[in-house]
Amino acid sequence: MALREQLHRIGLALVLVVGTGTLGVADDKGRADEHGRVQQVVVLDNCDPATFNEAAGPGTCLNVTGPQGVAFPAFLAALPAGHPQWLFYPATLRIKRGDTVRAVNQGGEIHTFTEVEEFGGGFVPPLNDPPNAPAVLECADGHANISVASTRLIQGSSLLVTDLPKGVHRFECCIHPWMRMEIEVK
Ligand SMILES: [Cu+2]
Repeated sequence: MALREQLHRIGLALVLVVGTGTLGVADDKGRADEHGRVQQVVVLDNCDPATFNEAAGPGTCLNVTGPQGVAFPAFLAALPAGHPQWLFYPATLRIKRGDTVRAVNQGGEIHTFTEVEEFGGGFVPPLNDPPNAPAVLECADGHANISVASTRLIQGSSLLVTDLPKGVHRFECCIHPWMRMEIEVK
């Protein structure tokens, strides 16, 4: 996607959020005034706070999972394919032109919800498949890249994706690149 188009989309999202203050609140039929439906994507992980924060630093994992959490060694053992409890749900979504997608981070870690031309590596080389594979263009350079910085989801936060053109759009977490989904716009 062209940078200009991305900036345009980010600008639109900001205008809608700041300008109307209502977009994120759908009515009981799932409608948002004048902007179609709001469809939700849940961003999930199951990190175990004790082992993740010890290995990767305080605040890495803010989950309250208790004993069902995935311990850091088990997370590492699932690489390079990646642990299946780190995911976007649903994996595919069909929406209509004008609908808004809201991605909500209900996991314990920071994620990104980044549109990519093709799925591929993220900006944390050991988490790629194969390990150390190059990051895709949209994920390269991590938070220094506007397409990453503008799609970052800290714990408990959400992101609105508006104005998606017709066609199939791919979204990936630039930190955990096996977290992927497709949105088809009719
Ligand atoms: Cu992630």
